[in-house]
Amino acid sequence: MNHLDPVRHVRGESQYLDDVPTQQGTLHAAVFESPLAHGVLRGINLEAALAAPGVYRILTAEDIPGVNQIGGIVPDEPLLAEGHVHFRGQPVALVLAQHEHQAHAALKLITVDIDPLPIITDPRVAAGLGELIVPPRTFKLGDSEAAWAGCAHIFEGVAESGGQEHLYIETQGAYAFPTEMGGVRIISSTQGPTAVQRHTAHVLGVGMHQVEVDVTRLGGGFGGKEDQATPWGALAALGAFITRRPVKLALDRMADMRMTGKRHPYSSDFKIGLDENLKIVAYEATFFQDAGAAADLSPAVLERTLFHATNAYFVPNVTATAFSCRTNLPPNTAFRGFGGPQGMFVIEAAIVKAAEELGVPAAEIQRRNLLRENDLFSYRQPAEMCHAEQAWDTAAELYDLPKIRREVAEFNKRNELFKKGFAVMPICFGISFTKTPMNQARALVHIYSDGSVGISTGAVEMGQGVNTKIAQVAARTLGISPSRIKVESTNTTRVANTSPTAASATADLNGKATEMACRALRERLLRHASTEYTLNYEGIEIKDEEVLAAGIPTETNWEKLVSSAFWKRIALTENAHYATPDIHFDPVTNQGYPFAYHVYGTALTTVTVDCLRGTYTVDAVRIAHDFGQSINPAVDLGQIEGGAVQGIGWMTLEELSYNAEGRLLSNSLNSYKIPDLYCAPAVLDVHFLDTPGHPRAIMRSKAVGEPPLMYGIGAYFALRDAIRAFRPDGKLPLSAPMTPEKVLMGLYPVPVMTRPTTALAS
Ligand code: MTE
Ligand code: LUZ
Ligand code: MOS
Repeated sequence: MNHLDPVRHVRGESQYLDDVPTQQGTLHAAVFESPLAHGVLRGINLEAALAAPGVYRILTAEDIPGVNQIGGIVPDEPLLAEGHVHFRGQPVALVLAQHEHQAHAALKLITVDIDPLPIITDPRVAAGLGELIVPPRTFKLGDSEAAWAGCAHIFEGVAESGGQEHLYIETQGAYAFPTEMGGVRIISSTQGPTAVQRHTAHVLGVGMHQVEVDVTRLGGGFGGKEDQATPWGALAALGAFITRRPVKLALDRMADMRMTGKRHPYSSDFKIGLDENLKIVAYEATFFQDAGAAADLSPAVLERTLFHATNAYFVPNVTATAFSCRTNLPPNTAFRGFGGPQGMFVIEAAIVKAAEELGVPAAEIQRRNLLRENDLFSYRQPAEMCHAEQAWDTAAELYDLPKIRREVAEFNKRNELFKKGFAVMPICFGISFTKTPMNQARALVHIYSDGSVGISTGAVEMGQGVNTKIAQVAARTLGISPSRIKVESTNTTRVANTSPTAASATADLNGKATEMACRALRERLLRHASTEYTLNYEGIEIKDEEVLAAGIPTETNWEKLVSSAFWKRIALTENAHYATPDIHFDPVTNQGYPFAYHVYGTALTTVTVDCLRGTYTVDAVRIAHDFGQSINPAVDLGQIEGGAVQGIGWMTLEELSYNAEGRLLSNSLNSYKIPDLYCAPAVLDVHFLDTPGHPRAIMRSKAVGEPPLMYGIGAYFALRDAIRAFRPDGKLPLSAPMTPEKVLMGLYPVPVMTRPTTALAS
């Protein structure tokens, strides 16, 4: 089955927030942002702006009828600044005007009185000052301290990875409408409709039942709208609630880049110990996460870093500690992989460092330490149905790893100014929200009397194809054509208390609920058909053998069956609830069985570096991936390709830069580069591993959204490999992204900037 949306997308027919027809009387909103990264907010001067053409009203924290708080995990984030400002771009006031341009013009007339306070932009500095969002966490297995004595080789180092701008094509926004009895209806570009609903209700001081949130689809989210769509929904709703007029708020690209959080940059220390046979005996890592100015999802992201600190390897003695550090940057947030990639980068860096020092290929160490069946993760869940070795060996054989290696070596022998590099990147990613209670979902399925079907779930379509998968699940379960099925918008009044569309688990959770609802409906229809030997209502005739012979309702008898059931007063609506079985996790002992299952895979990456210019190409990424029994290979392939390229962008081109004042310098697309068609690998092969899938995955089709991003880490180490082919004695910092500038500095013996953001800041 094709993805449901692309034809409409390319015709421009898909409806995004900005395509919703503007209602008469709509006010357009623009957000006044803090011009300073830290300080005491003494006053806001609105007179001039209020007198500007078209300005209807300007709202500040004082106008909030409920609670000025939108913090999720920690209540540390006001909707509108009050008392203090904590980052540049923090919302301070909301201008409501007749036209959008008038709202934006009025922003320039607002001034604020702020007594500046010291600005922190470095997580290690924050940790040194005790500026932590939550107490540090440690995951521990075995005894690394005692294990060092038994190691033949021990290496230590520092590894740093940068942030990443989500750059969803559709920027953040919301359109809110007043409803009768003092409620609001919000059309929101959010991955978490319930989060928008809950926080808006809190801000307005009303019950959640007074706030309806509706989402048709997003022009991309990538985690950036898991938590951070909330302020814009709540602000638009605040405007609508107070003025009783519709209020539309959409950020322009630069405002979105300035004001919203990104992937967390990390600075980490590692220590790795190996035995004579290159088996990893012990591993210690300390992670300093740059959380930005408020908690947002940082504690959960931090936790996932710890879950994935040993990637796809078995390490018998591991101690991983993580600090969530408060800086004066916009609060960082979920981004595809959710801290996992940051943790995995560090152990890969440790392995590469060990390999370089020992003069062995990194792949030797990697391969020897891959997870095997029933190996324990640090959190005590065993690796079950583990495909780490299968993925590696299949990739190595299928793509001829020895030949790739030979070709790289031969090329490097023949060429002075161009060098090739190569890296293997195995991945292992746990599927489930690590906060166990979030792993629940519901589906509401209506069969209409004409046999057409409407499905509502908590899943948000953001390009990943979840609606297509849900339609497939329903079609397969009911035994009808997907053309009869419509997956409705995601609406809080139809499906309540939803988890965000995140953690790659959306198709599993909402798909399972859909499957349960459809199965119940099918069974009811079958029972009806078998009890009524022959039905005859208004000329409809149906025989049960016809139905039962097919085993399931079929296309040919479906309409008759539904219609006859309706006339027999049989319920054609079903609501089902699914909660992932078996999972549990204790955040005090950091032990349990948090994941429904793990996803495995391996990527082989080759690159070519122009050693005169520092520029490079990613020549080939060849992947063997564990999809289980893919329900939709075309959609899943798209996820692998997009995820891998997004990961390559994070690891190579995409470089966020803040100055010492906490101002984002890389604030537009001419200073922040994401991979385009020219940067994408010329070869991107994906092999579907022959694996059984998992019973806790929807129809044994494993979650696919986030894991492929981590294949991009291979590009970083392949580039490092190429640089070392040019300059074997070079001491290269382990610092991502590997931009062409950094490649150039690595190629030639010049002082190397290990941390561009700090260097700029000082
Ligand atoms: N694919 C597209 N096209 N657009 C997106 O925004 N988000 C990613 C991934 N793939 C995203 C995407 C992220 S961060 C997640 S968590 C998953 O999709 C969420 O959807 P799923 O749970 O249905 O996989
Ligand atoms: N969001 C969340 C996530 O709240 N918990 C998670 O474990 C998670 N994992 C990946 C992406 N988003
Ligand atoms: Mo994805 S980071 O879970 O939205």
